[in-house]
Amino acid sequence: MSQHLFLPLVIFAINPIPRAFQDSALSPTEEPEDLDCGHPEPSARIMGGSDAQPGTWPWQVSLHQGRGHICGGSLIAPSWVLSAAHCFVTNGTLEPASEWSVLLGVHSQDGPLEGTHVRSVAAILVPDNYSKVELGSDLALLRLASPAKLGPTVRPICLPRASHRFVHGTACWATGWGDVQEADPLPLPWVLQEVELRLLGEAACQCLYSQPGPFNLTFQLLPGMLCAGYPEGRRDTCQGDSGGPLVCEEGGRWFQAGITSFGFGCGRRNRPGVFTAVAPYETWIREQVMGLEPGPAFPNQPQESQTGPWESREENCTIALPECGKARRPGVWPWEAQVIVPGSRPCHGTLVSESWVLAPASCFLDPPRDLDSWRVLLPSRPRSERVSRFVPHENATWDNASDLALLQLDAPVNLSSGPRAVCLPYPEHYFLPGSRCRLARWGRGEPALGPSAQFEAELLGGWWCHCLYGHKGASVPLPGQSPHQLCPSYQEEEEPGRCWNDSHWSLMCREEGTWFLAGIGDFSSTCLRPRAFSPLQTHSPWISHVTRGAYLEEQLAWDWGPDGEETETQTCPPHTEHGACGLRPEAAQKGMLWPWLAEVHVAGDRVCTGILVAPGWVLAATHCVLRLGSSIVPHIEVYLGRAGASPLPHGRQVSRMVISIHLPRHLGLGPPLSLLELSSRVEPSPSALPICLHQGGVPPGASCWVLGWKDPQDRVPIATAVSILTPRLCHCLYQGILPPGTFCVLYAEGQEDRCEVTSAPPLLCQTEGGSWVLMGMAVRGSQELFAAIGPEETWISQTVAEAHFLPSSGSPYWPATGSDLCPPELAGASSSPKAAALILLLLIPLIQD
Ligand code: 4AZ
Repeated sequence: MSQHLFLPLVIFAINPIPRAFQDSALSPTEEPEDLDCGHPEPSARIMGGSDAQPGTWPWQVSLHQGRGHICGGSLIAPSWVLSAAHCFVTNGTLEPASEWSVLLGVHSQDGPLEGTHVRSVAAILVPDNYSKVELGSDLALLRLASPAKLGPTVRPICLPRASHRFVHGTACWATGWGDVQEADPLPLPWVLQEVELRLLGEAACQCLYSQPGPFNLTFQLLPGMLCAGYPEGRRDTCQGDSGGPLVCEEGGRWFQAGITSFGFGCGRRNRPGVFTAVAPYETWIREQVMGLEPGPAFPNQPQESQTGPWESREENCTIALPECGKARRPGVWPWEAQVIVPGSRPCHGTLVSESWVLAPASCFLDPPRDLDSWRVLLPSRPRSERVSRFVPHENATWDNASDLALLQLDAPVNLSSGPRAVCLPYPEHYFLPGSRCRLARWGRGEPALGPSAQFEAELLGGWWCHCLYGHKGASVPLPGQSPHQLCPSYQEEEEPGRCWNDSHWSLMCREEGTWFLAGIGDFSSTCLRPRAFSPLQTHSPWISHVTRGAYLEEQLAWDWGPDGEETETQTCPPHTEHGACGLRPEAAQKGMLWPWLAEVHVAGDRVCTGILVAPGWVLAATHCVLRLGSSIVPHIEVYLGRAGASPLPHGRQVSRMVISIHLPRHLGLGPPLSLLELSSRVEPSPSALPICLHQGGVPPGASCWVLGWKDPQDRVPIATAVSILTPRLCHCLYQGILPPGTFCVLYAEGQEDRCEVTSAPPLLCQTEGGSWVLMGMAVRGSQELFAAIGPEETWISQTVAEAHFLPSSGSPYWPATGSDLCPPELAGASSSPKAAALILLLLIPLIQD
């Protein structure tokens, strides 16, 4: 930013400070007749600003409550300080004046205190109509218990009269000890910061604040407010600057145009700082400060400043567009940086500002730390850049999610020609489910062999990401809360032979054509691309703290849909030791209904129902996949992620060949269940996810369904609610004809023929915990009988190590044998199971154990 100009010496020769005001003898009402204002001593954050020179802004005061700086203020008369109402009003109540003190003549809040003195506050006055900042009147007057000692570093500012007009576009200055960026306090030694801000006309400001943004952040500029700053942001006032002055020089004097009031964030694009305009409050200020004459404290506006387009109607609405994240050609990243350290492979990182590259700290773990030999290669730059600083993240060595380091280039690069900076998300960024993302190289991977694979991906919603890969028992973060991870779902899986070995990846996501660095991926030793990325947004404050210039960019797409309106914290069903199983959101997205339901196409002539029980295994009814008497093993293909004959709208259809069929060893009758081994794993996703299995019996409190399709041609899944009969009822109904371990179900009236039976539909239950479990597969030709999974646990878990068995709960299901326990009413009932079941249901209270 440009340097502040100093005032000509002559002004002080003609405006000596009256001796009387250099001591503390006056009462507040005895203000001077000839109060000199707006003249700093001739000699010699605010965001994007710089250290002020001592004495440049002698009216600036620091307001302390307890022991620390809270707000700024400006000295307007020896006993009066102007500040912002919101500094003193909490929950509608004005805080006691006795808690506050005013520091005058301060330069560094940690430095030598000569020239500095303190006054306690006798009274705080706030306009009656002040309620909250967005509604205006955010100003306050503080009456000091005794007048300030005026001197070279303590002088009042001039106030504008109500008729005073400040010209739009005028370069004015804001000062303060506030944060240097959002949530980034001014570092020691707390030197007063100054920043040049341009006055924005009402229309220009309103136009910027009317730009839609996430979190409903538009607001109505009201009379008595003014804006200053830049559409592109980056220079602004921030928290802790409130109450401080915005001053403009006119005719050799400084007038206070505004009081720092609020804004959305600090330095954000299209969100300039909002100030309380001082001129409209001339009368109110004068009423409070009796004796403050129009002349001295409110000098007339100099003649030469009275012209200008103060209220130009044609003021155009200049909106700033993002300055980061624009790629000229798809797939070519203008921010891709390669850091070259002698003796090791190049490390891939990302340019985040004119001067800083972000890369994994693990690239530099055993560094020859002589930065002299390090070089950075940037796109379209003929020569490499030198590195002058290396700043690893403090947790980089033990936390993969913080494996980050910043490297400062020796000289900044011009971002308008050649390399560009990527956009970084603010901590509250919510990447929408379905966002289009790509992977970019990150770290020291070997380049891909052969043609580069497709690295396109779409983000999964928070529920899926959290429940598939999240920490057990943790609740799902709501939109706008920092996510624990980001999960892309890939359009294609990596093909063997196309891997980037030893690779890390970064996840770039696009909003409105602008690319954000959304996450960093863990090291993956296999060919598979990472499923869950650590979000970068939690690190943006650290990156902007170190770089003071990285491009943080507002969320550009925020049509959150029903997911974003979710305000209730959700939890995920418990996982098994092999990860998540049986997940299905309560409000299932259209089409993504049954991620474990597989179509098993047997020898091209029939389709059986299959259920995914582990990433490489599908369970089906033996009688459907293998025809009795045939010794030929048929060619079988399995499809997942289908809703009927077509793929799911948002899902990924996956198909696999069956490479082997496993049967349990069974005495007597043919084994009812088969395990089909797939040609390769199907990584868990919302369209293909294993179901949970249950060790025995029916989970207590579960609701149960038969899942199948009515029409074998279009195969649109339908689920029919059923009740599972107790073993004794089942046994009594079907005595003599049931193999051990068979479930009998009862349909609601008229529902029994909803599913086509030749495909052998499964019986599922949803547990009280929310997980879906597979209970059994239909017995040949039966609507009501299902071969149970529980008795086959040993065989299944020995064959499929990753099968998800939930620990059993409730009472075992299979104790009853023998027909002597059957109630006599059921004699002969087995010929009509349905009628008998109804009788039984009526009798349940009598015959239950
Ligand atoms: C504050 O919290 C604050 N960028 C002050 C000024 C601005 C934002 C916040 C304007 O005191």
